[in-house]
Amino acid sequence: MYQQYLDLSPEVKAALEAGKPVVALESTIISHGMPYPKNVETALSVEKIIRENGATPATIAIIGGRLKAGLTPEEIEYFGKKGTAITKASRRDLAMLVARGEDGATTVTTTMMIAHMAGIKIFATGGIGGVHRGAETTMDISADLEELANTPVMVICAGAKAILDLGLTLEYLETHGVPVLGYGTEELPAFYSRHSGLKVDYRVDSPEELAKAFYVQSALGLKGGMLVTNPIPEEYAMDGTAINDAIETALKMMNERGIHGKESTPFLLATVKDLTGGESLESNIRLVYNNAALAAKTAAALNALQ
Ligand code: PSU
Ligand code: MN
Repeated sequence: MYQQYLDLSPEVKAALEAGKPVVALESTIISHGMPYPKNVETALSVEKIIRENGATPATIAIIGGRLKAGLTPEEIEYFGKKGTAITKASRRDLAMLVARGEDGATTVTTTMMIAHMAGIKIFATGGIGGVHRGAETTMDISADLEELANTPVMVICAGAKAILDLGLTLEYLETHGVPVLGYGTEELPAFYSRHSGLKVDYRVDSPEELAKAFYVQSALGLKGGMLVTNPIPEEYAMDGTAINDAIETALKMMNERGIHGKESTPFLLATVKDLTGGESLESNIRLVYNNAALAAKTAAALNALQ
C-alpha cells in the first residue's frame, strides 16, 4: 500500500535490487541542522564518502508529498537553500504532508520510517534527539527514541548533544529495549566530545560485529532498531567546558524566549554553533563523515551475512 507514495531513485532502486549495500541519510540535518551553503556541501560530501566506502547513499526527504529515498544534487540544494522554511517532519507529520502534497525534511524518526519502507537497514547521521533537560516538567522527549524502539533500522550517530539529558535518554532507551552500542568505546560519546561519563550497553569494535548484532536481532524477530554511538575523531573533538558553557547559555535563552516543541532542537543547535564561533560546525561536519564511512562498511558487512 505505502509503495504508491514511495519513490526510490534509479540508483537506490538498482542497488537494492542487486543486493548491494545502501545507507540512508536524513534531510533535517541539511535544512535545520546546519547553515547554507555548508549544509549542502556537507550533504554532498557525505554521499561521496559513502560511495568511496562501497555503498550507495539514499538521502531521504518528502518532496511534493512523495516519500523519497535517494535525492538528486538539485534536490539537496533545494533543501539546503530553503532551510528552516521546510517543515521539519516527524512521525505525526507524515500523513498530513503526503495527503497535502507538501515538502518535509525528515528527522531521524521519519528517515527510519521511510528507510524501512524502502528496505534500507543502515542509517548514518550526526546526533539523535532524546530526552530534553527538564523533561520532567516539559515532557519534551524526541519521537526519535520511540522510533528506535519500534523500527528495525540501525542508526549510526556520534551520541547525542549535551543539550539533552543523556542519562535520562539512556534510561528511556533501556526501558524500550533499544541496544546502545559504543564503537571502539565503553563510554557514551556526547557528540562534540568523546566523553559523557556514562556507559553504553556494549562495546563493539568492527563493522562485521555491528552487522552480526543487527542480523541476529532481526533473526530473533525483535522489532526495534539499534543505536550505534561512534565517537568524534580525537582531532576534531571540542573542549567539554567551552561546549557546556555554550549549551547552558543556549538553554537559558531558549527558556527566556519561551521556545518549545519542535523549535527547541533547531534553536539550541543554531545558538550553540553561534556561541562557539563556528568551531562546532566544523566538528559537526567531521563526525558525520566519520559516521558515514562506518555505516557504509557496516551495510557491506550486513549484506555479506544475508
Ligand atoms: N541533533 C543534532 N543534529 C540534528 C538533530 C538533532 O545534533 O540535526 C535533528 C535530527 O533530525 C533529529 C531531530 O532527528 O533534530 C530531533 O528533533 P526533536 O528533538 O524535535 O525530536
Ligand atoms: Mn521535542
